Amino acid sequence: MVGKTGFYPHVLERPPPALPSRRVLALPRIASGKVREIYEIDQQNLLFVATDRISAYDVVLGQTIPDKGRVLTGLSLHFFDLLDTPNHLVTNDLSGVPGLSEQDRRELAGRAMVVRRAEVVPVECVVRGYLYGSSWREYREGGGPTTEHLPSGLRQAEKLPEPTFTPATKAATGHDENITEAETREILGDVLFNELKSRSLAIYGQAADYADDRGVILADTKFEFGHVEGELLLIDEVLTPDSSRYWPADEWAPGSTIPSFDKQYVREWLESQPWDKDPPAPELPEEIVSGTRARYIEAYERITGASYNDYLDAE
Ligand code: Q0Z
Repeated sequence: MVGKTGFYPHVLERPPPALPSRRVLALPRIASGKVREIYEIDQQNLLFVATDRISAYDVVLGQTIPDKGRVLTGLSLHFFDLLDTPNHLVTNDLSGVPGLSEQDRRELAGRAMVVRRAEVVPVECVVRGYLYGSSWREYREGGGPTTEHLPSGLRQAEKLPEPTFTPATKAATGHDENITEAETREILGDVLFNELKSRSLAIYGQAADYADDRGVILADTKFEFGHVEGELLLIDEVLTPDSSRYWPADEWAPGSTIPSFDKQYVREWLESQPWDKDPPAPELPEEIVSGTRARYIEAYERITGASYNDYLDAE
């Protein structure tokens, strides 16, 4: 649609306008997350939109990162294509979506997907290949739901003997809460539990091997599933930096914290500010915004092996 010499000759130096936060389309909005929105197209189909909002330390920042939503959508599309697992994607071609203005279509290009409306399974399917984040905290403090099957003596960021399925639920606070295998079986029943566990571990294994070949560690990731006409589909965003912890392989060493690919830059700057992590966050300087944007684009290119400019051109 947009040629190489068309609207984006300036991809790294002069970003296109970021999607303004929470712009209201003519479509009814049925869900709004910290950084994503879902609109209703019809009974069967939803419009899944990744905005350019960014959160850090659980706070949505006041500034957007131009192209972040497109990078995340591009990564989801890449993995839907790569993984041989049934998923909710219908199309990324928005020409058949009614009720959008020309401006909507321009702003949504590359950041929105038409997806099948599913009955969402009420458990987040987390798979961990490395001991980090909330799981490391549980482990260090004597164990918790995610450490049930782990040997003793592991260090922070250590590779686990094998990847583990460590489900979580959305607690009332909006925070994810890790739950035990027994609690998960209680919620899902044994049949669905077993199916989600084997699907999740298989997808993680495929994606982690793929990332490994590109010099990237997929430390952990979170999948969501839903039912459509009796079939269990992978839904939501998949294997994006927002749903996954990606590390550059050459920056990994067990026994310490590992800088994350995408948000480290923002986190380090925020840490340098006198800020107690209560909203609002301090305003990001322009160079932190542009540096973070460059890191998202680098993550896209490193993980997919494709050029981000080509992704925009194809939209
Ligand atoms: C996903 C979420 C939010 C973005 C609902 N295919 C589907 N069918 C039915 N529901 C969903 C999906 Cl993906 C669904 N979420 C999580 C919330 C923004 C994603 F506010 N919620």
